[in-house]
Amino acid sequence: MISRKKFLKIGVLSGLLPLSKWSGGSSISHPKGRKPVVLSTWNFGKQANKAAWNVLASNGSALDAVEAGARVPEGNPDIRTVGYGGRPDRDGFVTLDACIMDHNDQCGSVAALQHIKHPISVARKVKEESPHVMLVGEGALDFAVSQGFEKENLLTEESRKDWEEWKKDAEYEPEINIENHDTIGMIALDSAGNVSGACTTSGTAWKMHGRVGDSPLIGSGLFVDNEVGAAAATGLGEEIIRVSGSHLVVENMRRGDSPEMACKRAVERIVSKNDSVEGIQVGFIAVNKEGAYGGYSMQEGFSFAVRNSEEDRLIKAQSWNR
Ligand code: SD4
Repeated sequence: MISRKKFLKIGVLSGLLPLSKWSGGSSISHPKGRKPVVLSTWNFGKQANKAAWNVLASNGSALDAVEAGARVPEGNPDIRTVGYGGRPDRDGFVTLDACIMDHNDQCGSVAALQHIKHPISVARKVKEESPHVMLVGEGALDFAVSQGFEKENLLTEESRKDWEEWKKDAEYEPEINIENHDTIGMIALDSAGNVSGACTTSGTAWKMHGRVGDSPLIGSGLFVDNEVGAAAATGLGEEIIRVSGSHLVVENMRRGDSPEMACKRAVERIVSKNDSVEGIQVGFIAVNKEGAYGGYSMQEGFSFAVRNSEEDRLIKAQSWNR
């Protein structure tokens, strides 16, 4: 039997697939842009956007806006996929990944960071107070403490109970699935016309200790190019990394795609590399320099929040597998 992957490849080469399914055709509109604007992934993005909007509306920078926005879910223990209260790895450790990038191509990142509630702010310090782009594990923690961040226990009682429950049947198998996720990726265009972005997560629940996903990787979980715009990703990091997802979205926009089309083509790239998309959820959001924005996901169910002077809403993204 022909595999789905081969079918897709053959279909594209021979023009078998309808354009509307494969490339998006002309069904995707090009929304008019407006600045400032902020976008973030998932339902909790609305709350995060509010904090970012406070910065943007007073002519603050996109960089300050995305840091302020990303800190909201990081500090909320009821959000079990980002920061404090995030679900642990299979050994019970809460390990956090985050990155931030500004309009001058400056970036900072931390991965597998423990005990610090706001990894996005540590990532910003890496950008601004170290000669490096990325710090991981113990080194990232030492750096955070040296910068005045407080060491805390991030494993809440709820997340500990979930972990105990998971251990009963899991036989210590690390899990990769499409349920235990919800990274915040946030991108903004400020009134001066500059773009910046942030991405922060506790990663996939019950992962192997030391596993790092796409979220702290510049180019995968986040990418910003002030000539073009910005993009962020959520979902199964292993798939996003394989295609340098957010960089791909920005490059698609550079070649003329609308933000939504750019995201769609990045999803299609992942589709083309898999025999089956079952169990893979990936979502992208993007904004361009004009303030036009969009998002697209592999599976149904991905929403992103947008806020500008006209709108403050949650948008259900179009998806490839509907
Ligand atoms: C990861 N991309 O660690 C993250 C998880 C995620 O929505 O985004 N979930 O792979």
